[in-house]
Amino acid sequence: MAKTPHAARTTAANPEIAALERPTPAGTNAPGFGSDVVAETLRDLDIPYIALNPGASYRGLHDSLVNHLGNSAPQMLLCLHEEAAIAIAHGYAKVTGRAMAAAVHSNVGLMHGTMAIFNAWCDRMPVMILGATGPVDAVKRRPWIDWIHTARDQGALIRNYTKWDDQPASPGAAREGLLRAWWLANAAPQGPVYVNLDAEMQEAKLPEPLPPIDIARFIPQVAAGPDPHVVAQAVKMLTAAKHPLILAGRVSRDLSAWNARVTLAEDLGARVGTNTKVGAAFPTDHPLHVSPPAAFVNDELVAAMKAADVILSLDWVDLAGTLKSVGAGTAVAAKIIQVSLDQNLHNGWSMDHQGLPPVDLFIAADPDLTVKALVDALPKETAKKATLAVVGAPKKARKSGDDLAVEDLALHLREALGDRDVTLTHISLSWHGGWWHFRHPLDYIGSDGGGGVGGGPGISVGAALALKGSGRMAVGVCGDGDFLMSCTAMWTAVHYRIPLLIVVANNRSFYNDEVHQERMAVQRNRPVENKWIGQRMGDPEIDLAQMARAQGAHGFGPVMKVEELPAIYAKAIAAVDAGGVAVVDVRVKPGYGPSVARAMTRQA
Ligand SMILES: Cc1ncc(C[n+]2csc(CCOP(=O)(O)OP(=O)(O)O)c2C)c(N)n1
Ligand SMILES: [Mg+2]
Repeated sequence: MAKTPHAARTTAANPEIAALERPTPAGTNAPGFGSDVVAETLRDLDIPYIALNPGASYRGLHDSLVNHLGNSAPQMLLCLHEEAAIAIAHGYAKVTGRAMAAAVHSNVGLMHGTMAIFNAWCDRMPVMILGATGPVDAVKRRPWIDWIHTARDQGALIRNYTKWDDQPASPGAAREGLLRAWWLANAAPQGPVYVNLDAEMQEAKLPEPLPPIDIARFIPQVAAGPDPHVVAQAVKMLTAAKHPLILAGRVSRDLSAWNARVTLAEDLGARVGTNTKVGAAFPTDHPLHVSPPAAFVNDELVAAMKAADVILSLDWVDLAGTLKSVGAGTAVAAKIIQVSLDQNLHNGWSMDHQGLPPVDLFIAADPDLTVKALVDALPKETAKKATLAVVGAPKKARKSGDDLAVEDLALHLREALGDRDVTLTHISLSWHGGWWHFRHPLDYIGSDGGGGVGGGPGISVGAALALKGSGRMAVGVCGDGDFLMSCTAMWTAVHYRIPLLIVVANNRSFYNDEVHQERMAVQRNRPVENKWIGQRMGDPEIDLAQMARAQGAHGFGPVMKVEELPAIYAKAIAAVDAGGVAVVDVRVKPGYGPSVARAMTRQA
């Protein structure tokens, strides 16, 4: 990392995006204002993009980004809603493992962004959020508007679901605050951070240039590898086990870490469970993989946990709840090894830390580094090989039918995409893991994290941004409720030439909650047929393809019959291959598979 002022960069913006929205050059341009220091620090941190919705509270920074830095490194990505701006940064981090920036207007903009921040927090994804406040010095406030857009402790709005926040009072403090924020966001366990920039600090003239610093010394690598003694204990337990089970949870998108996980499982002869809350962690068609990944614990995983004598959890989301799923009053007999750093983030407000799991050996370290250490420490002569049968290919799509289901949507989509590399950037609640195999860490990047509906479109755009030019097609499958809550993220993708395919599983309902109303009605012996009221989006049905077209995307559908899918998918994929954004409205019949419905309404 260079000394300030910054010269070299390593994370270049995509060249096609970099050519867009070029400002008229502002001429010779020494840093002259507080916000110039902020902008330069973002550049020094090698942040390629800043997704934003504008606001007067950060007009100083906005000017610095455009006229001091020339809207490059970082480059602005205009978003139509703050929730989308944060979600885009979240999706970008899910692919790259690194934070980009998002900027939101004083209090009201931040308020719009809160759900997306919560999603990123629960997903343990880094996002560098910049906000602003009207002048902290009341004498400097413009009448009315600066007063309503100034709050005493804006960070309090999101402090319970960010790793750190700051409100620096000078350019020097802002530089330090940004460095600390960046460092904390990207250090494991990762998470969103917030730096609130006082409007007066931004707009004030710099009395003198800040002394240059060597940035790299302020954002040091944090070693998060395991203690060799604990690794040795784990190796002892795992090699002695007859039926070891690995629960592969929050791990990185790194291919060598993926390969090490496969080696570990094969050497131990361990079964491996994965889930769709987080990104792909193990090849789902590997003979050792337990069952199609699901968001909720399924029967096969329960059986594998019952059969296991040692369970190695690689930062599995909700280990306690998962272990409890074997049945009320039944304890899992297996010894538990938990590998996690997540405890460092737990606070008293958010219960997203889940229940406290019973643990026999705790490894407070990064799961990827721990797997590599375990592989290295395994006695090679005891290496076992997988003996189970290879899991078959997902079933073939049926050719016709008027009762189009999410399964038809998924199987035809996979067939239409053929052998190309695809990243599933989002899946609908109705998704079944058996429809689609994951064979690479980027085949699937996990869910929204916080269960905040409306995250899917923005996360997909951010992931597609990170994948642009990689040869992988970004494909997001969203529920109609999810899509409708934040479909204006499509405009940002179109505008910045970010290729993306969105397929909407359109059951014209917030159907998840129909399942819950059905449950209530059955429990109370009341009419189940009323479950759709307050849930269904009909009369009029919403034309999603038209909503896509209105934003410059290619809109397809509504697709009403199974036999229409191949031709429409082919057109949509061709549009994305040509660099466009395509949205396919697939009208699916309402309904979830029985195991999903059962798991969703499962009692404690
Ligand atoms: C912001 C937010 N609002 C409400 C909910 C409650 N909720 C959970 S799932 C769901 C329905 C989502 O609808 P859709 O995306 O169409 O998926 P479907 O259930 O129809 O498969 C709702 C409203 C939520 N999780 N998040
Ligand atoms: Mg729906």
